[in-house]
Amino acid sequence: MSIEDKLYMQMALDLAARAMGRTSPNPMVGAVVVKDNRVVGQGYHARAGTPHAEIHALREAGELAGGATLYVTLEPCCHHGRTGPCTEAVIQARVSRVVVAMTDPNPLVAGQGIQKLKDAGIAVTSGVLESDACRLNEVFIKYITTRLPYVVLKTAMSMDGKIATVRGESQWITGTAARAYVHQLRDRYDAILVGAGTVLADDPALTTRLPEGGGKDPVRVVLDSQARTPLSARVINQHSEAPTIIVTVPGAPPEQVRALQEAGAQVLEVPGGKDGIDLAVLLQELGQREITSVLVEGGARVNGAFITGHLVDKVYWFIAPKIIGGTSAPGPVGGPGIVHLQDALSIQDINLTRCGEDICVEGYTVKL
Ligand code: AOF
Ligand code: ZN
Repeated sequence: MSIEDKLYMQMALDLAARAMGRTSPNPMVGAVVVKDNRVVGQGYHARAGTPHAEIHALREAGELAGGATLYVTLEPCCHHGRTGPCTEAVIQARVSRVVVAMTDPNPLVAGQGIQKLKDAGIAVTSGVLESDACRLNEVFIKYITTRLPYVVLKTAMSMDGKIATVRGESQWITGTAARAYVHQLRDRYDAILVGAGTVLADDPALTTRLPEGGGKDPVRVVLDSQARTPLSARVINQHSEAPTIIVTVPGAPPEQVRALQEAGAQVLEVPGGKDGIDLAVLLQELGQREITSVLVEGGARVNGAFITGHLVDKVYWFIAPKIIGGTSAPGPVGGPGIVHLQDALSIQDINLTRCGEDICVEGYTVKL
């Protein structure tokens, strides 16, 4: 793998990431056309239903694409979806070499795009900066292969592992930089999920407020088995471009359900599980609505249910340099917990970042 290949692929990955939070349910993809060591075309996929990255880059290159190398972060598609197959455009443009970072996990493509290019006599190199490409599209990889949303759990605790005082005061444990970062996460993921307890206690708006403005609001999902969310709650009456979904169980008070619907919320009835709502079924339902990722902003009970159900893929765990104390002050993960240490959930591929005074531990759950 040459230095040039890595350099141009890095450029394509940076282009792809420009559309972070904007391409769902499609992947982020970037492409660069290089001829005689010069970039003659570049582009990225801006949102679902619009042209793919390769098309933008090839259009910009025009005639110069003939005999050039195309760098693309995802294997070119060969199917007719919302747009036509990119392999045909690549072949027509007479590109002589294609370098891809990762094969497309979409079962409709899955290696067939690369095969089509090879069949047309184009040299193909794949696997350049593959792990970076996979990480960039970790949400897409899970969603397109399982139709389930990628679950990200975010929490903020003190150094002694508390998310509130003994009286329940929780605003704010972390500082402004960490709280601003959370808005970037809301901008990035499709949905945000909390329990009705959090709505009743804190009345969060769950919208995205970026310092520069222009963020995307996530779909707001409230676990509320008995439809207790008050009509005065911000999740109901604070304007958002995205809907609010109140998740109940069968038998929730019908007049409350109707009132929430009349106030503009969607009510999704999901079977009851061991402890409230069956979260595995809920995730399937959200996946069917093309919600590819969910940011769980918990409450101890909700976090506990997701952790116990082994439903979390990634965590953002903020730690504030404060000590709260109090035996009865809650920690981030409620529920019955575990008895044996060997059953603890392990987190791997840790990345530590400073966020103002706070620390953010980002990592991935180890699957059983
Ligand atoms: C993208 N952007 O730059 C590339 C994609 O519905 P369609 O027609 O847009 O096709 C979406 C599929 O195309 C997607 O799941 C992936 O497999 C493939 N490649 N998609 O949205 C792109 N290159
Ligand atoms: Zn395509």
